[in-house]
Amino acid sequence: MTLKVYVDRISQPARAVLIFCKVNGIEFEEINVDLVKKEHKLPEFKAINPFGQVPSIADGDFKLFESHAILSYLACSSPGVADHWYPSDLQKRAKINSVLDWHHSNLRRGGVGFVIQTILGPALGIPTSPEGAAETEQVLISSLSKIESVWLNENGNFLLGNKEPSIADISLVCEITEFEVLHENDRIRVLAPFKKVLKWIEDTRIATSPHFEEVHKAILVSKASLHKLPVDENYETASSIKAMRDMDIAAE
Ligand SMILES: N[C@@H](CCC(=O)N[C@@H](CS)C(=O)NCC(=O)O)C(=O)O
Repeated sequence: MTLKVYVDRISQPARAVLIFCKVNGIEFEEINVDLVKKEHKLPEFKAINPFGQVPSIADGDFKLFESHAILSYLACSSPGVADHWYPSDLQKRAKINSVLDWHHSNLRRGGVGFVIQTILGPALGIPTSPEGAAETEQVLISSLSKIESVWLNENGNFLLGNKEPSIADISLVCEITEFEVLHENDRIRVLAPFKKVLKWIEDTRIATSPHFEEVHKAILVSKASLHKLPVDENYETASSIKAMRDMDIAAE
């Protein structure tokens, strides 16, 4: 029975799961759960995930939610997934789990909060405040600084000094690419100081190309809609995060 992957491509963890499946040639059926239309609140979706969130999967009768659990399950259960994505060596695997656990209470907390406080909240009528924006920005900047100084503080292009990407790289990078939707001044202020982070995002894009760009078209569509701009669906040319990296290379 084909693996069913329930996603909305506007969701960071959903994009991470999709990119992982596509890069690894995992056979699956993508089922769109439109968050804007509130399809995640429907009883038929809650039968898959009682918390009503994407991503979720159904592998036959087996249902699973939480992107990190999904990524590690698929890395172990799908034939042909290269070891570097989720190493069988228990200590290497434990290190990847430690990045993933850290992510949810640091980078994701700051990132989601900041996006809501600055752009999404006002667009969706969610209450925001200058204090909320300042607090989430502080969590976000502190998280980016930890990625730069701790998780990327070794030789190797990827987290933990790895020479090839793991599920943690995809998960964390997909969180940061959400900042594409921010106001330009906010995006530059929070991201530009972190040169290693910008390079690592680009290295992860290249390592997972062309699936990374294809799945990220959705973020460019969201950005166009939030900022009332024309849609440019080409991540390679329209991504301002990539443009920041390119400017850094030119300045080096
Ligand atoms: N910790 C979860 C987070 C999932 C999550 O927050 N999904 C969001 C989209 S990014 C969602 O479905 N939100 C709808 C809602 O919570 O009502 C994971 O990693 O999968």
